[in-house]
Amino acid sequence: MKITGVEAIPYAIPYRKPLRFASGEVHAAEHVLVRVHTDAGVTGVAEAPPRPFTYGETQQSIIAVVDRIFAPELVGLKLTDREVMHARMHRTVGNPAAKAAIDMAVWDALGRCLDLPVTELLGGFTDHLRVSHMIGFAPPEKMVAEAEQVRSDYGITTFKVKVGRRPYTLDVAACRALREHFGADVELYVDGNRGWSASESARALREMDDLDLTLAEELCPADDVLGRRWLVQRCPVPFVADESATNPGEVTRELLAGSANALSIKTARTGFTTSHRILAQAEGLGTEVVLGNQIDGQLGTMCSVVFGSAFAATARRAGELSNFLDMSDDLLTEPLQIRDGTLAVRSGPGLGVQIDPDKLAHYRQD
Ligand code: MUC
Ligand code: MG
Repeated sequence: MKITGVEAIPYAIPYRKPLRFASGEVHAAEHVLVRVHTDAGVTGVAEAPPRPFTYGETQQSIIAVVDRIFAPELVGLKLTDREVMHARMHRTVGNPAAKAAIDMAVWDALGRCLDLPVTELLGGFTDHLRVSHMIGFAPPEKMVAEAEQVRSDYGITTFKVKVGRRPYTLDVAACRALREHFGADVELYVDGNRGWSASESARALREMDDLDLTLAEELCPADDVLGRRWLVQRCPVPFVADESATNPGEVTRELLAGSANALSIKTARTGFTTSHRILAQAEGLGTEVVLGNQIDGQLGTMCSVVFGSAFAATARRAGELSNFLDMSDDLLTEPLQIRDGTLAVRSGPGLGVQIDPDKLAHYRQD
């Protein structure tokens, strides 16, 4: 079970409609498919979604770091040499999506070699997750219409509303329109992607106090150190660190500094191995977690489902698992299906999914 090669393949699939939020917008899934080949003839796969507005990675930088640094460091290692792999990749700072995709592709290859699903190897807590849908910026009536459509088509009743626009009253109006439309039938929470200042966030939260929001995520920059702590003390619901807590060290700093009191765990940036460590930190500190999404395609979404289903704490809340619905196509032979507001793991070995070679040939850009 030795690694014989690591490939990084760029591909692009247009979105039917773009997702807009305070730190950026996404019009096409310009991702990188990572394949880890082994001498057992088995190949593991995962996707790396570049998010320059969060991590500085681009499609080209992911390909370069995989081809030039990580692949030569990893070829020859056994699939079970996980600590060695991570120690070697750790010598290069940053590049979280590239490292995460390699980690998950290695787990996929390991599961395939052992003929076991990765979700069972990780923890095997349950076989499905409830789905939370992310609603991007649009006029309030369009946001309500999207949520209604998603509820009627897929049975989803948890919505993360993107906020962080100026003036903040735009977002307050959107959240109010959603609550008025749905009444108590849905869960609503907000994600500001650092768009507001601490004082704007506090005013917005005050004006939304009657809307029964369950979480507030990354409303203002973590670099506004004292303002952020001041805000978190006043926030009536758990304050989720996303972009500010992308590795175990940042998690510790954010939580101990009082700059957040809940965590978004994203397999797209911490893979399975480091996500598991962050989950253990969260559990040890008594901190709630949300399974986040980095605007993943179906392969990345399956990675989130595999991880989230493996553990009690990640399976508790609805995971953010529906961004792929906005893509015009995808790479899997059997597309993911959200039914009754849930997504299920697959019973096959590894991640339980296969890449369709014709689709890859059509969308690959190299
Ligand atoms: C989120 O939770 O912030 C937007 C940017 C990104 O990296 O992920 C998304 C969703
Ligand atoms: Mg977020």
